[in-house]
Amino acid sequence: MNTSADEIYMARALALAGEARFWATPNPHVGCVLVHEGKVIGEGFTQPAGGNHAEIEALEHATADPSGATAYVTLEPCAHTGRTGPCADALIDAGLTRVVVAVGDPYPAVDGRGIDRLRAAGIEVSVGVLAVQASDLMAGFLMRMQRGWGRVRLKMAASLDGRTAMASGESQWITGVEARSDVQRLRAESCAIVTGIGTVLADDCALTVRSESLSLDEDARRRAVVKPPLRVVLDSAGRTPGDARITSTGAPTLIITAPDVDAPDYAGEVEVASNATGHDGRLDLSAVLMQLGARGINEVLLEVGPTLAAAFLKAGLVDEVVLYQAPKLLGDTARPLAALSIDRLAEAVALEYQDVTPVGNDLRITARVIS
Ligand code: AOF
Ligand code: ZN
Repeated sequence: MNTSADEIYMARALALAGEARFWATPNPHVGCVLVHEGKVIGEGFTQPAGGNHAEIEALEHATADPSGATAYVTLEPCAHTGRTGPCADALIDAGLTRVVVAVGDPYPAVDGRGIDRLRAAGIEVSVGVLAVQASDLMAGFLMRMQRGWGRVRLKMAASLDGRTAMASGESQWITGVEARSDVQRLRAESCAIVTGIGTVLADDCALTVRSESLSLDEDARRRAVVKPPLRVVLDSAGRTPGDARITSTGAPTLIITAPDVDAPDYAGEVEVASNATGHDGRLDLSAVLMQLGARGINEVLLEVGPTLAAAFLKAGLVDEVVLYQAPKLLGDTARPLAALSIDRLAEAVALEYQDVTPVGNDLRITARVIS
């Protein structure tokens, strides 16, 4: 199939949207390109919450009068006044004559009103250009709008024979330095990193983003640390030590306990909240995800030990697995998902490979859960 001009400009808008993925949260990351007579005259992407939306950035950076131009936007322009004014009005006021949108915005205050408003002003609107790619890029935000919580990714590391020498954690990695740096990127792209009290007690992990380990260009590296992901500890009994590294300053931390649990006082940016537990006294994982969704968390990264990993998988709460596979054979050591305890093939968690990329000497395998 031929790539149309619309697809070429939308692909550019998607690339710009990607630039905002580290810091737009809780907003979706959106990109916008203004094209006039076959020339790009403005580009922009979403700024941190409270700052400009993508369309306003593109208009403010326009190098020529945008009247008569076409705007390519990866998400329907907003029609509401939130932290900023409505982008649909700004596009109308700037005299644009055509707006090409990849996907509609399901946010209740928008939800078609942006497109309606543009059309009512006589602007030609085309919807659906590179919609699949845009939906994929904004999957976390779209999922949160649809079901109340964002995309859930489970990070794992294993040997070629599917073994792991340790529970989890960053200190005892079996993969190489490039894979570790890739995990830093994954963290920076996430809105929350969830771990369990077992991992905190065993590894004393900090779960921060170290900008110097990110293999990104200077600008992206700067954006990647503007909004450090929320560190979340699932700690039903409130056992996180007062001096645990995960409570250190530099990034916010949320400790989730069972109801009526006394937790110690913490020095850093730490909040303790409770949530419901099941009959086994363990936190209700779907309630936890809803709790994070209510806080505007679009992208959840699970960096958990084998018990919690299996629990999230068994509850059908994992959308994607990101497995770093090291070219090592470990033989008879721990199986990372032993706690899945599956007896029959029919009970297996079925996945679909999305991507396999060499990262240093390791492989990064991304697979979507389909059952
Ligand atoms: C756009 N362009 O670049 C983005 C949009 O509270 P506010 O004002 O920041 O608005 C938040 C909502 O705006 C957000 O939930 C989503 O529906 C939309 N995001 N809209 O026109 C953008 N990031
Ligand atoms: Zn807007």
